Amino acid sequence: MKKKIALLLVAAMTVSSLVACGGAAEEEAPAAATEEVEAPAEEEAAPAEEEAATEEAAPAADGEVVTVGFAQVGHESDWRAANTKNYQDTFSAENGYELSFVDCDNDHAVQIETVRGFIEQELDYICIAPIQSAGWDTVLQEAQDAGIPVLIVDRAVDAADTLYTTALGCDMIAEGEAAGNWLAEYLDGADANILVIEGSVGASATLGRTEGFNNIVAQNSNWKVLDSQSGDFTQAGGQEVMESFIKTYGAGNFNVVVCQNDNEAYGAMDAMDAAGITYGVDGDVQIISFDATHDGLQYTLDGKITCNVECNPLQAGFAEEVIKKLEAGEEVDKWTLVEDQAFVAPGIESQYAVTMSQEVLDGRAY
Ligand code: GYE
Repeated sequence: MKKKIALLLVAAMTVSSLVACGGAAEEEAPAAATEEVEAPAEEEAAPAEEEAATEEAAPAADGEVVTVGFAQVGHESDWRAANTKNYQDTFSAENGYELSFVDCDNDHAVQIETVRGFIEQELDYICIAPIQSAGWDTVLQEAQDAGIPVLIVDRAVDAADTLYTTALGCDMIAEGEAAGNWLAEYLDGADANILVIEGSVGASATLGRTEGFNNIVAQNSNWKVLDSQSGDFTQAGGQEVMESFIKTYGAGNFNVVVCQNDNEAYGAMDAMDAAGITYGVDGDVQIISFDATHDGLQYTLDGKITCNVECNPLQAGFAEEVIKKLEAGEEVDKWTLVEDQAFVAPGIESQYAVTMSQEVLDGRAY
């Protein structure tokens, strides 16, 4: 039944919905947030009552179980754990779903085969958090031929957007630029010798954060990126790369370390502790991190991570919203942006970031 709906469905091509996020509260109210900026005429003509009708057509209410496959990246980080839990909580049996969850352990080939398995099982919907952005055309075409709507979630794919139903996630280039803009403001003309611990090779989160940060590096002639290596988004990877950076460049020769997620930052801090290198607002090295998970923000509040750029893992509500619309035969946006913000250590004022406080930390559920 759902497949027919999917085949008939014409996704709205251009209008992006802008979804404010940044905490648990937004997870609970994706629909309301989406309405803020979505194609106004339609939304205005469809107030409370029609929303309610959509709710009634929702999976749990019509008594029919909706089957959803989720090909998840793996379990590399705290961000990922929060994202997985969020999908499992949202697409629960209680809510009318049967979720086939597969942890693809950061292996692209496994992820492709997982999606093929979902197609074979004729699941109603397929969510993919792509490990890497390249190499998706064939299997996406197979899903389309089978009439199964595909949601590309969290990370992006290179494939043409006609090959999937919708995509949602954070703007990784904007995150990288936010980090760079904050650094320029903070350094106020001072030199920067920068080491970058990248995320997993070929992931859109890595490519985007690198590109965005490099856009700002290019504007600052006294900044130098000494090196940029993958730490695979893991704590162990972050530590290993930082140890090798310390060996190669030596203490005192770098003053900024950019870690493309919080777990890598923990590893980098361990490596600098072992080498007697001081970091943080009172130290010799400023650490920039991404994700802004609870522990990452604790380090930011403690002044150890100077700037932490958020990426909200609580995205399942947005995916469910899309699925509910598809179930109701409605059009969906091609792209939903999950917004994020940056945080800086206490004592720093920034036009690009929120100054950390205990209150902000207490509001962070993941
Ligand atoms: O930053 C990292 C995770 O794709 C945005 O993947 C996500 C990234 C996140 O492993 O912690």
